[in-house]
Amino acid sequence: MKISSSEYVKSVFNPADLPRESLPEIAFAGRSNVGKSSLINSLVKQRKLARTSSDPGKTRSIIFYRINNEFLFVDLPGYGYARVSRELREAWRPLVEGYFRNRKSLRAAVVILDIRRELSSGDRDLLDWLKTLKISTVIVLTKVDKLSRNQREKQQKLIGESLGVEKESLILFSGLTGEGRDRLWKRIMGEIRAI
Ligand SMILES: Nc1nc2c(ncn2[C@@H]2O[C@H](COP(=O)(O)OP(=O)(O)OP(=O)(O)O)[C@@H](O)[C@H]2O)c(=O)[nH]1
Ligand SMILES: [Mg+2]
Repeated sequence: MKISSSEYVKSVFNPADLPRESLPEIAFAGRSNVGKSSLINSLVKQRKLARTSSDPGKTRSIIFYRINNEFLFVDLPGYGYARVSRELREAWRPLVEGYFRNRKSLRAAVVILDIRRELSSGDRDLLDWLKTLKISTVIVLTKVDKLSRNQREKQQKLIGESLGVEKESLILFSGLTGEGRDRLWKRIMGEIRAI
């Protein structure tokens, strides 16, 4: 995928401040610290477009980026990290729910899971909820650079089984090495161009 431009648009802390719908959108969701912002940076090949941190709870607002003047990437705050304040945890739901509900320009949600971990209740809630809202989802297993070939295969199979999907549909990804980037772009562009 050729990236001619990627730019920050807006940061939203309150559902009432969501930007007017314009270009098609792809949202990136997942547990806190799973690597959502890193994945966006890796896709657009910029190290610092989205802010990343080893400290969970870095992305606290919904952040919109405009890519190639053609579509928007939407970086969502993460869920499920016990150490973030209660206030932050409670702000997450109305903000993210407010976004997912009735967002007609949303083409798909990329749900990011850590390949090393079992599904959390937050992951399941999110996936169930996207299904109920009939939002198309692309599931990515990230941080694959941390596992050997054998371990990856094992985890991909396990996670596929617990999700009840074909393991081949899960995209293996690493924000560190760029592995899986082309495959993920293909899926994303397929969603953007699907009518
Ligand atoms: N080894 C490895 N580390 C990664 C990868 N992706 C992200 N990380 C690291 O994981 C940490 C969290 O990354 P972020 O991209 O900030 O995660 P996030 O999901 O946006 O986190 P929040 O905004 O807090 O919800 C950082 O220390 C990243 O460097 C990956 O593919 N491989
Ligand atoms: Mg983030």
